[in-house]
Amino acid sequence: PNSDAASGPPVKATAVPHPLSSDPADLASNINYHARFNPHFSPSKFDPEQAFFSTAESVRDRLLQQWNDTYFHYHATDPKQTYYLSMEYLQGRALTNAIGNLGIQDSYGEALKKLGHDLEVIVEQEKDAALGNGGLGRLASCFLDSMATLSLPAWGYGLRYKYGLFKQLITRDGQEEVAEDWLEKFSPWEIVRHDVVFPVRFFGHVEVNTDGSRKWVGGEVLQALAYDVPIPGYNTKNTNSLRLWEAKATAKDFNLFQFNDGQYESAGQLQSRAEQICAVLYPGDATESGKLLRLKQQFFLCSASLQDIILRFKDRRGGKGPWQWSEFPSKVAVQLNDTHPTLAIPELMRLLMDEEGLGWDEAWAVVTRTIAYTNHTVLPEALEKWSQAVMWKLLPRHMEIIVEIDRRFVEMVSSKRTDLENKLPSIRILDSNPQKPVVRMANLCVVSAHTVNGVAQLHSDILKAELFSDYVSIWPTKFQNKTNGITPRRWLRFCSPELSNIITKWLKTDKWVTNLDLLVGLRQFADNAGFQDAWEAAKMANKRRLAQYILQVTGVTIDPNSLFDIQVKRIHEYKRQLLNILGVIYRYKKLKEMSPEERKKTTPRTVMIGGKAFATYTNAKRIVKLVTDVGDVVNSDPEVNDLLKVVFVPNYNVSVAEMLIPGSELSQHISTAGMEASGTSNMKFALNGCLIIGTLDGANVEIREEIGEENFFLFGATADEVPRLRKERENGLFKPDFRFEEAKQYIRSGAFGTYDYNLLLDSLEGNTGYGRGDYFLVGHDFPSYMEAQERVDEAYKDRRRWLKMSIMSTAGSGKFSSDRTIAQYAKEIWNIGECRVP
Ligand code: GPQ
Repeated sequence: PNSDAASGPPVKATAVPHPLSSDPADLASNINYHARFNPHFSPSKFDPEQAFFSTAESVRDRLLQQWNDTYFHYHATDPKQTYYLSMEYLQGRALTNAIGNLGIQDSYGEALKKLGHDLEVIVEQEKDAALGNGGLGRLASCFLDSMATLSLPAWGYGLRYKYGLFKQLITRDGQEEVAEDWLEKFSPWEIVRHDVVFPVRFFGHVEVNTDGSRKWVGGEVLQALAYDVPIPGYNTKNTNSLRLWEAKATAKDFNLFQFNDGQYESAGQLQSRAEQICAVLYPGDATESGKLLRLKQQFFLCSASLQDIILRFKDRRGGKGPWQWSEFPSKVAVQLNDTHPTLAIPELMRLLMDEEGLGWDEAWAVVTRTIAYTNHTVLPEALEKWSQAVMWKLLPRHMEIIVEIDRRFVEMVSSKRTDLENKLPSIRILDSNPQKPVVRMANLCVVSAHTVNGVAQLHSDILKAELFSDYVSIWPTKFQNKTNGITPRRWLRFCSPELSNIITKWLKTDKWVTNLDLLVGLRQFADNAGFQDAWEAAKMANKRRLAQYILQVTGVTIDPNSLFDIQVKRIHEYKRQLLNILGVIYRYKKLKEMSPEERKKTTPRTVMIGGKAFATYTNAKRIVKLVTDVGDVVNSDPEVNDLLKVVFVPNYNVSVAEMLIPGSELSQHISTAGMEASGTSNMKFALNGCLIIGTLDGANVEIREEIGEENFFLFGATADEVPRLRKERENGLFKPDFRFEEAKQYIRSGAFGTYDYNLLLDSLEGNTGYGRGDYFLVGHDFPSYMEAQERVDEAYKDRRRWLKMSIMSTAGSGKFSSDRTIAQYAKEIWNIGECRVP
């Protein structure tokens, strides 16, 4: 690979001295230019879709200029830089964010008007980039935004999946998945770097040289090609990179002889194997071949990224050795987003030892000072374990290195920590259980990383007290907490301009957009009738917009005067959408039993539930089906119709969230305590003045602390009660609440159609077992959940009180800016500082 390429274009930054004009007339002509000369469409058309692509290309010109300036500034300054390695990024749409961050939203609005288009319509043309599954991927995207906004030298690395997260269709049978082709036309935001290419090897074997050094050879070699997505910061010139790798085979790998002989498949074998690597986000791992493909993806990301990072390190010190490798950790910080990129550890060891000639101790010192690891879950089934046999086959040299890391760890414990020797079977890296020998990736991360962090205070405490407690006694200072955050740009400033404008008007500054703590200033207006009225009007505008959207995608009419109650997140038993819908069913049954006079006193509600179920997660899909069935019955029942509507919002994604969250009044974050590491949508809802009904789980705990317990509808068991409650249940001591029994019975009676829900409901019965015996304590928490819902209904009847609570939620959300989170990572883990482009 060409080292200039890795370090950016060879032109000097000063080659483009004048910023591109942002005068609306100039922008209009620039958009026009792209419409006429971009080769993607016939020139005769200029419909909204063409207008979107031309506008995006015009914005990209401006991003590229800043991107180049940023690159050269970092290159000349040579600060310590962070590299965020993540298998997932949920970027969503980029246009509004780009022009908003660049501060040229109004100019583009005017420019498009001159061309006969409406910016609001144009932005809707863009497809979501959904290269992630949920919270972890969206967190990575919020972090990129904050890193750029804080002018930090920090880049993201990921994979350029052809098909990202599936599109969810809702049919009579429930959820159906179809591939979503986000690159169908093309993405105007990515810049392919044909000169940034690195080889990545799979399979093969290890050769021992005469001097005892080792080298990985043979197998198959694919090429990693870089695509850069510019990441602009808000109110700064700094524009960072998200570098996404695509897998390629070379022309040399194409067997022309075989092809001409009619053997088309075998002629292009390596080409098609390369295509498989980046074909889909999270290939199903039920089969051995699916598991192998996922492992290939992980290694592909790690190997390409580290080769790039090392080349840049060399490049910034003049491109000629010898290198001071001990300097590497003072120039490079690598953050692993969960264990998915764990192979960065043995791959960096391999590159340093086998390619650069370092000895073990020297290489280990570099690796352990460079790499840090974030844990995002304590659920045992989500802790990655790879078969040793598969690893030996795919990555023989890395397995040697992992075995040696494990051996040294065991040796250290046996010599220095004899008190922990009996714990070795669970804390060592290799689990050599003869039934199924595996490598435990979390253990490899904890042993190798200089810092390990959880993503909310409660979660970090649980990690230290339970999952990683033995390691804490070995390395007491290795463990930290970094409570998650969300970007206030996308999740308030841009998705709710109405509310943003009121905040800016009353605070008399828009500085809250980059200093979210300033929102506390709203507390002084929480009782102010004028402010409350303006607040209510903004929320109402958002609710109307949301009602329009719901009508459009589901055909269901909802009343903007009813309480908008929303639960949107991946469908999972621990997140307890089932608790929500059982509560709705009970409410429906009671409404039916009431007299018309009694009914009039109730609070009208619209319950919206949305989220994707993993394609092979049967119970999650049953829950989706149940919500749609309940919706069908309730929404066509004239007796209750102005008091209750139930909507399943299809295809929940970043753009849908940007519509739902601003229009929400109550949101549900009701996981079994101790199971949701943090949650991040809870922060988005609170920031948008939405009240939370929730358990003491994840970041809910901190949100409640910040906004005040009187503004939070709390219910349910606490994390430390959960083990005892499960035990009691196992011993047959659980006595279900009559309301819970009634709700389940109503489903079993066939009130919501003929689908057999017994298998789903059975998971709530019995005494023991994961997925049975009500492991998630829905039954236990049901009565306190219903009582919290009664408090919600009461509070909503008092308009002034509700508005005050809503304002207090926003006012107390300052802590949950990802700017705060990232500033803490920068200072307390990465040791990097601002490097602002002048
Ligand atoms: N999370 Cl391990 C994911 O979205 N995917 C994963 O694979 C893992 C965790 C979530 C986690 O469930 C949420 O509680 C967090 O808020 C989120 O990561 C970000 O930390």
